[in-house]
Amino acid sequence: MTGGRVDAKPPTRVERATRETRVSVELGAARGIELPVGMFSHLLDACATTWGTPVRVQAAGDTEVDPHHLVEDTGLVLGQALAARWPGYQGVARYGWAVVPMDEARVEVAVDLSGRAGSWLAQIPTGPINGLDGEVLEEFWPALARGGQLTVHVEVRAGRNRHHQWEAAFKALGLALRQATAPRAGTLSTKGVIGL
Ligand SMILES: [Mn+2]
Repeated sequence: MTGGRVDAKPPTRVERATRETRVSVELGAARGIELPVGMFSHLLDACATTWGTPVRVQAAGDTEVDPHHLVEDTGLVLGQALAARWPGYQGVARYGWAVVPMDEARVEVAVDLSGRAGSWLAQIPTGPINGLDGEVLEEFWPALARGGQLTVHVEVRAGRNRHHQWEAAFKALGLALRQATAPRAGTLSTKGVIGL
């Protein structure tokens, strides 16, 4: 995917600080992932690449305990940034989906900017990649859904290599968000409003 998506909106920045983590996500300005978990940085960068919207993530926290808090809170704040940049998810396509292959792996992600939090994951790998457990990466998705009040499905359909599988998932998320956040006149809803 070449180039970032340019729109007229000013950058959207959301910050969150707790005793466990400090996370800042900015959409629509510069691109860069700065956090101390190499594989997770790599995955977020893969997502930003296919999304096209400039994504900047700066995050730090108690990774000496477990990267769990950092991964979860980054998902949460990324979701909050989505909801802040497209309030009420009005004027966007709302739905997005992608199936991404990466060598032997193939992963499907579907997103609905629904105003309701929900995440469903199927066949995801739970084993470690360079010390980062899949069960930690699993926490990213419900947190994203909660922060963004959105629905996300992830299904790993094929593959053996966990690096390939997770990277395909994050690339598919980027492509799905690229579609879902594309401008559209009005609100795509049978009831006329997105939310509960
Ligand atoms: Mn890779």
